[in-house]
Amino acid sequence: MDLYTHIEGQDKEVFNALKGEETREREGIELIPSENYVSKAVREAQGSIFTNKYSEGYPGKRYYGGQEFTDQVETLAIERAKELFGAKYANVQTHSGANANIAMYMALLQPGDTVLGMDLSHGGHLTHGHPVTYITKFFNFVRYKMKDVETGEIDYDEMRRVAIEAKPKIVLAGFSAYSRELDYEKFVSIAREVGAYAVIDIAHIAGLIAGKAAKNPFDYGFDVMTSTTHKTLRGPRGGLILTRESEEIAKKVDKAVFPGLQGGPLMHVIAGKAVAFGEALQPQFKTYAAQVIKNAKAMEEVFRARNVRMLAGGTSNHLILADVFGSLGIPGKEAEKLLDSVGITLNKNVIADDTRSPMDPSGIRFGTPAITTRGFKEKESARVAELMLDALAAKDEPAKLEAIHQEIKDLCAKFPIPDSFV
Ligand code: DSN
Repeated sequence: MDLYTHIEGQDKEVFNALKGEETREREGIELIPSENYVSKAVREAQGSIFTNKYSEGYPGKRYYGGQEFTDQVETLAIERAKELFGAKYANVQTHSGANANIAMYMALLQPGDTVLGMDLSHGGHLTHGHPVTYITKFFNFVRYKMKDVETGEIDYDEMRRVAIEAKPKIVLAGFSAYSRELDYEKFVSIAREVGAYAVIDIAHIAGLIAGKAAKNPFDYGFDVMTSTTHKTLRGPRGGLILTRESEEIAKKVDKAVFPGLQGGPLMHVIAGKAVAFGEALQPQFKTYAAQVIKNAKAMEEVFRARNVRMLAGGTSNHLILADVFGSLGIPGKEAEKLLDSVGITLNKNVIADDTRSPMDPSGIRFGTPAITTRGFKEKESARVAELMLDALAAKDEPAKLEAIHQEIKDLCAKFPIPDSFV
């Protein structure tokens, strides 16, 4: 267990919350596909004295003095991010993926301009233009969807028709709840045809791209990639904006992040990003990224064998969306709660053309980044999928649920969360 000597001595309430979370993470199976476990090296950087420092500006161009070490660490993060993704420019300062997307809009658009992005209910993200977000007061969003929710194929013909009609300035690829690869050539060709920037939000699959287990959108001509750093990429919580080759775009991005949107960068988090990017550059990260997908496929096979409908027919990445209401008569919210009670954490999720409400949807979303970090291979991943479905089938049988919970705890004890990946 971790030591929090100073917190323990001075603040029992926070200490108790920390210990509680530690036990929850150690003894439970984390299947939320946007979460992961970072190394102790990343946590040391994130908990470091860099939190004391104000560093508005960029390396070599700061507003305050005392920047020799902040410059070093931010430059390391930038150079490593560029190498990982084959980008000419990287901005590592955004505090989150949402901020990265907002800064990207501010860099590339004028108020009133249009963005063509994926519909939330078909896998897109709130920041891709959902009406509840403030960005929709400043920019206009039009959408594309899947043509066939059983295969996941995007309706590229309709997307092109909408692009020609709406003349977006950005064609935005990327998702937070979609389990197939996108046809990058089609996105870029539609963007070029209508004179738009081709941008992709790779937050979910950044680690798969960095680990060469998924295609790199820059190889297909995307102009900009936005991301988080804490999902499959296994870094500290934060954002990232990568520009393939245009210095003009990169300059606009830097200005939009600071001073456009944010103030002082979180230099302790940037130090954590530098450490995590260094880890992702190691050869073993490729093995990790490939295993994430193999494990998701192993879970997919169990769901298919037990006749549970998966959106897009299954997965080609790290996540699965399952229609538990349609297949088992259990709403996503109830499934989330029941699985939580046996030590499996995942999230309820709206599915395409859902007949239920977003707060009480039909689906669940789960994935393999965290269990793969723990060392699970196909065998353990398939077993987790079996246990999930066994638990849902035994929802009114406390003794069976207790036995499942015990097996989950035993599995977690056998595969402790590692401290280091290098
Ligand atoms: N909250 C993230 C996710 O779970 O996908 C996206 O913002």
